[in-house]
Amino acid sequence: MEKTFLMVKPDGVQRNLIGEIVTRFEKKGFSLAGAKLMQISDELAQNHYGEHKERPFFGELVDFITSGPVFAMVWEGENVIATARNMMGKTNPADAASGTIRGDYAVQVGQNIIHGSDSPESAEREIALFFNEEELVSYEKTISKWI
Ligand code: RTP
Ligand code: MG
Repeated sequence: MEKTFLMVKPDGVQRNLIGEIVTRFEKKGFSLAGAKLMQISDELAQNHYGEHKERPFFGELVDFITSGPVFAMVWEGENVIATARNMMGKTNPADAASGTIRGDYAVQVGQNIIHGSDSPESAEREIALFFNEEELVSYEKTISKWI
Protein backbone atom coordinates (compact mmCIF):
# COMPACT_ATOMS: atom_id res chain seq x y z
CA MET A 1 0.00 0.00 0.00
CA GLU A 2 1.23 3.52 -0.83
CA LYS A 3 2.88 5.52 1.95
CA THR A 4 3.66 9.21 2.36
CA PHE A 5 5.60 11.38 4.78
CA LEU A 6 3.63 14.19 6.40
CA MET A 7 4.85 16.59 9.06
CA VAL A 8 3.14 19.21 11.20
CA LYS A 9 5.63 22.09 11.04
CA PRO A 10 6.72 24.11 14.12
CA ASP A 11 3.93 26.67 13.59
CA GLY A 12 1.29 23.92 13.57
CA VAL A 13 2.68 22.39 16.78
CA GLN A 14 2.79 25.80 18.51
CA ARG A 15 -0.77 26.54 17.40
CA ASN A 16 -2.09 23.22 18.80
CA LEU A 17 -3.08 21.88 15.38
CA ILE A 18 -1.57 18.36 15.68
CA GLY A 19 -4.89 16.78 16.69
CA GLU A 20 -6.91 18.63 14.03
CA ILE A 21 -4.48 17.57 11.29
CA VAL A 22 -4.32 13.92 12.42
CA THR A 23 -8.13 13.88 12.59
CA ARG A 24 -8.48 15.05 8.98
CA PHE A 25 -6.35 12.20 7.63
CA GLU A 26 -8.01 9.64 9.92
CA LYS A 27 -11.51 10.72 8.92
CA LYS A 28 -10.54 10.70 5.25
CA GLY A 29 -9.81 6.99 5.61
CA PHE A 30 -6.01 6.78 5.68
CA SER A 31 -4.04 4.78 8.25
CA LEU A 32 -1.29 6.10 10.48
CA ALA A 33 1.80 3.89 10.14
CA GLY A 34 4.16 5.86 12.40
CA ALA A 35 4.43 9.17 14.24
CA LYS A 36 6.72 11.09 16.58
CA LEU A 37 7.23 14.53 18.06
CA MET A 38 10.83 15.53 17.39
CA GLN A 39 13.29 18.38 17.09
CA ILE A 40 14.87 18.52 13.61
CA SER A 41 18.65 19.05 13.56
CA ASP A 42 20.27 21.53 11.19
CA GLU A 43 21.79 18.62 9.25
CA LEU A 44 18.45 16.82 8.83
CA ALA A 45 16.75 20.07 7.76
CA GLN A 46 19.39 20.75 5.08
CA ASN A 47 19.06 17.19 3.82
CA HIS A 48 15.25 17.13 3.86
CA TYR A 49 14.98 20.42 1.96
CA GLY A 50 18.10 19.72 -0.18
CA GLU A 51 16.20 20.34 -3.44
CA HIS A 52 15.78 24.00 -2.40
CA LYS A 53 19.46 24.62 -1.53
CA GLU A 54 19.95 27.26 -4.24
CA ARG A 55 16.67 29.09 -3.53
CA PRO A 56 16.88 32.53 -1.84
CA PHE A 57 14.60 31.38 1.00
CA PHE A 58 16.65 28.25 1.87
CA GLY A 59 18.24 29.77 5.00
CA GLU A 60 14.89 30.93 6.33
CA LEU A 61 13.35 27.55 5.53
CA VAL A 62 15.99 25.68 7.53
CA ASP A 63 15.78 28.19 10.42
CA PHE A 64 12.00 27.84 10.50
CA ILE A 65 11.79 24.05 10.35
CA THR A 66 14.37 23.78 13.18
CA SER A 67 12.76 26.55 15.28
CA GLY A 68 10.70 24.15 17.43
CA PRO A 69 9.37 20.61 17.56
CA VAL A 70 7.63 19.05 14.57
CA PHE A 71 5.21 16.11 14.45
CA ALA A 72 6.52 13.66 11.86
CA MET A 73 4.13 11.04 10.46
CA VAL A 74 3.88 8.25 7.93
CA TRP A 75 0.40 7.69 6.47
CA GLU A 76 -0.71 4.78 4.36
CA GLY A 77 -3.53 4.32 1.83
CA GLU A 78 -4.59 4.27 -1.81
CA ASN A 79 -3.20 7.34 -3.63
CA VAL A 80 -2.23 8.83 -0.27
CA ILE A 81 0.67 10.88 -1.70
CA ALA A 82 -1.41 12.94 -4.15
CA THR A 83 -4.54 12.99 -1.99
CA ALA A 84 -2.64 14.31 1.03
CA ARG A 85 -1.17 17.09 -1.15
CA ASN A 86 -4.71 18.05 -2.19
CA MET A 87 -5.86 18.02 1.43
CA MET A 88 -2.91 20.29 2.37
CA GLY A 89 -3.69 22.87 -0.33
CA LYS A 90 -1.37 25.05 -2.40
CA THR A 91 2.08 25.95 -1.00
CA ASN A 92 1.10 29.62 -0.54
CA PRO A 93 -1.87 29.72 1.86
CA ALA A 94 -3.16 32.78 -0.02
CA ASP A 95 -3.77 30.49 -3.02
CA ALA A 96 -4.95 27.47 -1.01
CA ALA A 97 -8.67 26.69 -1.25
CA SER A 98 -10.88 26.84 1.82
CA GLY A 99 -11.37 23.36 3.17
CA THR A 100 -7.67 22.54 2.76
CA ILE A 101 -5.34 22.61 5.76
CA ARG A 102 -3.30 25.57 4.50
CA GLY A 103 -6.43 27.30 3.20
CA ASP A 104 -8.12 27.02 6.58
CA TYR A 105 -5.24 27.62 9.00
CA ALA A 106 -2.35 29.53 7.43
CA VAL A 107 -1.61 32.99 6.05
CA GLN A 108 2.06 33.11 5.02
CA VAL A 109 4.01 30.90 2.61
CA GLY A 110 6.89 30.59 5.09
CA GLN A 111 4.56 29.37 7.86
CA ASN A 112 2.22 26.97 6.10
CA ILE A 113 1.56 24.43 8.88
CA ILE A 114 2.26 21.14 7.10
CA HIS A 115 4.74 19.35 4.86
CA GLY A 116 3.85 16.49 2.54
CA SER A 117 5.90 14.40 0.10
CA ASP A 118 5.28 15.49 -3.50
CA SER A 119 6.01 12.20 -5.34
CA PRO A 120 6.63 8.48 -4.73
CA GLU A 121 10.39 9.16 -4.91
CA SER A 122 10.31 11.92 -2.29
CA ALA A 123 7.99 9.85 -0.09
CA GLU A 124 10.47 6.97 -0.05
CA ARG A 125 13.41 9.31 0.56
CA GLU A 126 11.71 11.31 3.31
CA ILE A 127 10.29 8.28 5.17
CA ALA A 128 13.80 6.77 5.26
CA LEU A 129 15.24 10.11 6.43
CA PHE A 130 12.86 10.43 9.40
CA PHE A 131 11.95 6.87 10.43
CA ASN A 132 13.62 3.51 11.11
CA GLU A 133 11.86 0.37 9.89
CA GLU A 134 11.06 -0.59 13.51
CA GLU A 135 9.17 2.66 14.05
CA LEU A 136 6.64 1.85 11.33
CA VAL A 137 3.69 -0.48 11.81
CA SER A 138 1.70 -2.16 9.06
CA TYR A 139 -1.70 -3.48 10.03
CA GLU A 140 -5.15 -4.26 8.70
CA LYS A 141 -8.14 -2.29 9.90
CA THR A 142 -11.49 -4.05 9.96
CA ILE A 143 -13.03 -0.81 8.67
CA SER A 144 -10.94 -1.05 5.47
CA LYS A 145 -13.68 -2.78 3.47
CA TRP A 146 -15.91 0.29 3.96
CA ILE A 147 -13.43 2.76 2.44
P1 RTP B 1 6.60 21.40 1.62
O1 RTP B 1 7.80 20.83 0.88
O2 RTP B 1 6.97 22.10 2.90
O3 RTP B 1 5.53 20.36 1.80
O4 RTP B 1 5.91 22.52 0.73
P2 RTP B 1 5.61 22.46 -0.82
O5 RTP B 1 6.04 21.15 -1.40
O6 RTP B 1 4.18 22.84 -0.98
O7 RTP B 1 6.51 23.64 -1.38
P3 RTP B 1 8.06 23.60 -1.82
O8 RTP B 1 8.16 24.21 -3.16
O9 RTP B 1 8.64 22.23 -1.60
O10 RTP B 1 8.71 24.61 -0.79
C1 RTP B 1 9.09 24.20 0.51
C2 RTP B 1 8.69 25.26 1.51
O11 RTP B 1 9.46 26.41 1.26
C3 RTP B 1 8.72 27.55 1.65
N1 RTP B 1 8.70 28.49 0.54
N2 RTP B 1 8.92 29.76 0.70
N3 RTP B 1 9.37 32.52 0.25
C4 RTP B 1 8.95 31.74 -0.75
O12 RTP B 1 8.73 32.17 -1.85
C5 RTP B 1 8.80 30.32 -0.50
N4 RTP B 1 8.52 29.40 -1.40
C6 RTP B 1 8.45 28.22 -0.74
C7 RTP B 1 7.31 27.12 1.97
O13 RTP B 1 7.15 27.10 3.38
C8 RTP B 1 7.24 25.72 1.39
O14 RTP B 1 6.34 24.90 2.13
MG1 MG C 1 7.96 20.35 -1.12
